[in-house]
Amino acid sequence: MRIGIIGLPNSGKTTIFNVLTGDRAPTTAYAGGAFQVNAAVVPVPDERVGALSEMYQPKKTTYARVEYTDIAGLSGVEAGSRSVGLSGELINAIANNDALLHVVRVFQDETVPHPLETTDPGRDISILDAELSLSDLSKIENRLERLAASLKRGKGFPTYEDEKVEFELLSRLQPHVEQGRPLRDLELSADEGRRLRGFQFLTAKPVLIVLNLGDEEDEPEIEYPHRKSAVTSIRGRLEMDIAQLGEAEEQVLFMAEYGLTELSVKRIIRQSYELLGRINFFTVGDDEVRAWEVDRGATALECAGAIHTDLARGFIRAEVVSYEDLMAAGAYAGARSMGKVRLEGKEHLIHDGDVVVIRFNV
Ligand SMILES: Nc1nc2c(ncn2[C@@H]2O[C@H](COP(=O)(O)OP(=O)(O)O)[C@@H](O)[C@H]2O)c(=O)[nH]1
Ligand SMILES: [Mg+2]
Repeated sequence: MRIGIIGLPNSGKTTIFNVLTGDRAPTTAYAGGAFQVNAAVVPVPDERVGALSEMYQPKKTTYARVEYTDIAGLSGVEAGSRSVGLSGELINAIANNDALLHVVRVFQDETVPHPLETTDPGRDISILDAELSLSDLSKIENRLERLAASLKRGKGFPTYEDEKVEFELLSRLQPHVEQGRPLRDLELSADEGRRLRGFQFLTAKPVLIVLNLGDEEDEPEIEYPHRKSAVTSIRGRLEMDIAQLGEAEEQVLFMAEYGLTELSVKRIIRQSYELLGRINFFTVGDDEVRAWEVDRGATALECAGAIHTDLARGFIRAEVVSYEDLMAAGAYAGARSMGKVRLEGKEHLIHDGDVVVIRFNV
């Protein structure tokens, strides 16, 4: 899963990227608007994987993973009242993600210039959202223009019906986006979703808004009433400094000094991951305990395919036990004797937290 970190210059994107990934990418108050990306992959914290690993003592434990990309390139000009549009490379870098983490500056610091001079989280969120909407709108307009030209070839043309459906769908989206409403607010049918996938619309992506607080500021009240969206906060620079201390004892002392009982890293990685609404199932054994990521509503056969195509091809049955039942029983054999391990067919829906053993024959 890929998550793109976006935000105005000096909002703290790179700082928060470092917090989330444990990286040490340089942060600066004078980056300007140059296009630049940092990327790193991190495991998604999941205590269930840890507990299963305790139970099985496997040679290897594999968590789900998320790749964070810190995307810089919005210049101060775009951040002003007059939009000049995002560059193509910036749009592509943002489009290339499954979800977005939008960093918003709340901290006050005169030594760190704000592109609009004052700190105003609500305004900054709207500015960036407007840029994303404009990018989507121009994609829609370009495509509508092409489709209109192509539809002129008339009903007899083989692609006519298909293009007409697409034309009507995009015509429906256009006024919505023009009003600055994000596409993720729209309820779409599976077919519509499929037709739109290739466009990689920026406002269709789930968003976690991360309010970057200074050392002292309280979290401001931010209304962000959209679907597939959530708001959270972090003391960005403080947590980066703590993370980079290295020594656990030093970290604890430093945290105590600022009244922090725990770091937000794990919570934010988990929240950004959960926004996508995917689920995890687990495979267990002496060799490996592993979390797998599939879409909600995945069948046993699809889960088998996520592990290996051979398992889908030779699928016979899936043994399924919920994480809770397995933990309560204390061991797989115990869960089985209590009747908690069910034998399921190809079409059975797998739930978040299911422990799955695929029986197959190739
Ligand atoms: N005072 C203060 N400064 C911060 C905080 N977070 C980031 N900064 C500073 O703001 C500047 C820009 O941060 P950076 O992460 O590079 O922002 P980016 O341009 O969005 O990537 C750097 O000098 C950071 O040290 C914070 O919570 N408080
Ligand atoms: Mg940066």
